[in-house]
Amino acid sequence: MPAPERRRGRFVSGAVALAAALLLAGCAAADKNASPPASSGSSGGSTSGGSSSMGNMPGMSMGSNNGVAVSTKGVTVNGIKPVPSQVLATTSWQGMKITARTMTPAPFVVYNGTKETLVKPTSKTSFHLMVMLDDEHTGVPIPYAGVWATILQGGKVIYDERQWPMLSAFMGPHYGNNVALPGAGTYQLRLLISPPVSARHIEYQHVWLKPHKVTVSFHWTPPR
Ligand SMILES: [Cu+2]
Repeated sequence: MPAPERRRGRFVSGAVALAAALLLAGCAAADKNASPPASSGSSGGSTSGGSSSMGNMPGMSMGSNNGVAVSTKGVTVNGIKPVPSQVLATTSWQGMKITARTMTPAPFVVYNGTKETLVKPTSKTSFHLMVMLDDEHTGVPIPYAGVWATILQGGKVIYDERQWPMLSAFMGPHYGNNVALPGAGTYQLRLLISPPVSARHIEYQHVWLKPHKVTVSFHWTPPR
C-alpha cells in the first residue's frame, strides 16, 4: 500500500492500490486535479462557492470538538495523551464546519484491511495536522470525504500531501497526517476538500457536490 506522503504523481500512479485502501478506510481521495469550475473562483471570502479564504486566527480557542470528548485533564487511552496546540483555520462550507489544527507530532497506524503499518514522526516532524469536517448544526463528524493539504512559504510549496481519514478517541474522526516545516515563520495553508462519496440521507442531498478550496495563512513557532 502506498505511503500517504507520496507525492501527487506517484499518488496518482498508485491510485488503484490506494483506492482499495481508501475503500477500506471509507474515504474518497482528495483529487488535486479535480478543481472546481473557474466560475467558483480561487480565492475570496465566499463560503457558498467553490472556495473560501480566512485570515489568521491565532487567538482561536480550542474549545468544543463536535461533542467528542477532547478533555486532556489527565485522561489517557493506552497511555496516549493528546496535546492539541494551535487552530490554523476555521470556516464553513454549505453547513460543513471545516477546522484545521495542529497537534504534537504523533505516531499513528494505517490499517488497510489486512495489516497495520506504523507511521512514526521523524525528528523533522513539526506537528500532526488535523482537519475536522463536521456538520456545523449537529457537530457530527462528516466521513467519506477527502482532504488534500498544501503548505506554502513565500509561494514555494513546502508540503503537499493527502490527509488520511483518521480515527481518534480524543479528537474524533478527522483527516490528518504529520507535517514537517523548515522552522518558525508565516505559511499559507491550502486545503482541497473533496465531496463525501457515499449514500446520503436527503438532508445532505444538495450540499458538498464539488471540490472546495480553503486558503488561510498562519504563523507557526516550534513549541519550546
Ligand atoms: Cu490524526
